[in-house]
Amino acid sequence: MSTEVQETPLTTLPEWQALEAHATAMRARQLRDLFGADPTRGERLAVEAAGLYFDYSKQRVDDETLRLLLLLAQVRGVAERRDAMFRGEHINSTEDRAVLHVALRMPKGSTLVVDGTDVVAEVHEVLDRMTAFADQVRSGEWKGHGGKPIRNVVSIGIGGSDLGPVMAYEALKAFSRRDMVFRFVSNVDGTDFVEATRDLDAHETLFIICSKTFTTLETLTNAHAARRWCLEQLGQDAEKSGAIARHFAAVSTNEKGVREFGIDPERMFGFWDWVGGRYSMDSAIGLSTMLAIGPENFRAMLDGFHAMDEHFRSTPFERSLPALMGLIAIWNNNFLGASTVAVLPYAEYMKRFPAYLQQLTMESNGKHVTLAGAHVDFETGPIYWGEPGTNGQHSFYQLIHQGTRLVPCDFIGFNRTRNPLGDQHDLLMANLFAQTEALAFGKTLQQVLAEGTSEALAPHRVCEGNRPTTTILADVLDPRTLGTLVALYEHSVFVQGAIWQIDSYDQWGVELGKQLAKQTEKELASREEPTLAHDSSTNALIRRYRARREPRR
Ligand code: G6Q
Repeated sequence: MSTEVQETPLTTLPEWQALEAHATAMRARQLRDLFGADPTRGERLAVEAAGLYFDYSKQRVDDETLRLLLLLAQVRGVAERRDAMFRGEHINSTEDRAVLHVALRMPKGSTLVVDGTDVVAEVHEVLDRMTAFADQVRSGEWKGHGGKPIRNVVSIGIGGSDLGPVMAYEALKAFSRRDMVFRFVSNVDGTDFVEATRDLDAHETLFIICSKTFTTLETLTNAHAARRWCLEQLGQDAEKSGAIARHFAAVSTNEKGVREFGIDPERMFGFWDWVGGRYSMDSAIGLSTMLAIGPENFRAMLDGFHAMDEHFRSTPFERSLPALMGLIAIWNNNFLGASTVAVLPYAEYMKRFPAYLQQLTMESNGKHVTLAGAHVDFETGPIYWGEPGTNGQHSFYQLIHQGTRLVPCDFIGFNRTRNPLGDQHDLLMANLFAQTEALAFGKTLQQVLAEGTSEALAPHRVCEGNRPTTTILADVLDPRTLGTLVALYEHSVFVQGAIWQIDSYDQWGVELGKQLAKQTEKELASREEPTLAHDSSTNALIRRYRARREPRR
C-alpha cells in the first residue's frame, strides 16, 4: 500500500471533536442571523474558478466552521493523498491500482510516468484513434454493409460504461449531430434493446460495445442481441463476409474478450485499469459522445475537466471549489445529520446529471470500513438524488421546505441559455434564486400573521428556513463547462473519501448481487424443478415466477 493508512479513529481526533462541539452551537444558529451579522457574507463566502461561481454562503457555516473543517483536512492528509493520486500512486489499495482519471485530460505533450509508462502519451494515442474514427463516421466516409453511411449510433454498456455517455449526450445535445440518432442500451431487460432499435435500419447502424472488463452479463447479452439483430437484417452470411465488422466497435481493456466476440481490434479503443468505470466518461468510453459532438468539442470537454483538475491540484483548500464542496458535504452529513444531498440543475439538458452523480458519489463513498479495514463509527457517503428545476419544485421540494429532514441542496444554473424563448430563461433563473432564498430564510410566523393569515392557518404556512444550499453558476452549458462540473464532483467525492479514509475507488458491494444472480439464473433456466436452497422468501418468489412466466418453447 503506497499511501500511509492512518490508524487513529476519525471520531477520536481532537479536530473531529472540536467540530462536534461547534456543531452543537451552530445547530441553533439561523442563516437569517448569519446574513444579518455580516452584510458581505453573500460575496465573501463565494469562490470562482475554471468558469464556475460557487456560492456557499447559504450553507450553515461560519468562519469557525471553515477553520475547523480545513484543520480536519490537514490532519487527515487530504492534500498529501491528492498529490499521491496525481502522482499515480496506488491509492485504490483494495484493488492495488492507481486512480488516474486526471491523466485522461492532461494536455498533449505533458507526461506522467506511472509504473514505467508515460500514461499521457497512451491517452493521446487512443484519443487520436478515436478522432480518426469519429471523423470517418461523421463525414460518411465510413460505410456500413451495403455502402450506406452510418446514421445511427447505439452505445451498449451499463453502470460506469453507460451513465456518463448518456448524461453527456443529453447535456450536450445542442452540440450534437442532429442528423444522426444516438441511443443507449444498458438494461438486460430486452425492452431496452428492442425499443432502442425498433425503428433503425441495421445498414446505417453502428453499435459501440462499452465494457471495461468485457465480461459484464448485461452488456454481453445485449451485444449478442445486437449481433443477431444485425444478421437478421444484413443477411446471415454477413458475419463470414466480414460485413458485420462494419457495424461494431468496442471500448474495453480486454482485447482478448473483444476479439473472441468478433470485433476487429482495429475498431477497439482501449483504456486502462487505472480508470474506474464511474470515472471513465472522458476516456474511450466517451466514444459515443465524441461521435455526437465531434472531436473538437470532446477535447473542449477534456480541457474543462483539466482546468478543474489544475485548480484542485494547486489551490489552497480555503479557495478550492472541490475541497469546499467536499468539506461542506462532510459538515452536513457528519455534524448536522443530513443523510442526503439533492442536486437540482436548472437546465433541462442536465436531466441525467443527478443519475450520473448517484453512481459517482454513492458507488465511490458508500463504504462501511476504512482503508485499514476497521468498521466506521460515523456516516459515510450521503444519498445523492435530484431532478431538474423547476419540475422538482412542483413535487418533492415541499419536503425540503417544510419537512422534518434536513436536505442540503446543490442548485446549478447558467447565465445564458442555448434556447432563448421569450423571457423563459429569466423565469427559470428567477425560480432558482427564489428557491435558495426561500430555503435559507423561510417565512416566520410573524410574517405570515402580518399578511393577514388566520391564527389557525398560520402554522401551516410558516417556512422555518435555515435549509442549506450551495449555488453553482456558470455562463453557459457547453462541453468545457460540463467537464469542469463533473471534475468538481469527482474531486469533492475524493475529499470526502480522504477525510473518512475509505477506498472511494473500489465497489465490492456490487459483486455480491452479480454472484447470486448467476446461481439464480441457472435455477430459472432449468427444465427440471430445481432444488432451491435460498431463504424461504427467495425460494417462494422463484417458484411463483417459474410457475407463471411465459411457457418455455
Ligand atoms: C463503476 C462500476 C460499474 C461498472 C459496470 C460496467 O465504477 O465498476 O458500474 O462500470 O459494472 O462494467 P464494465 O465496463 O466492465 O462492463
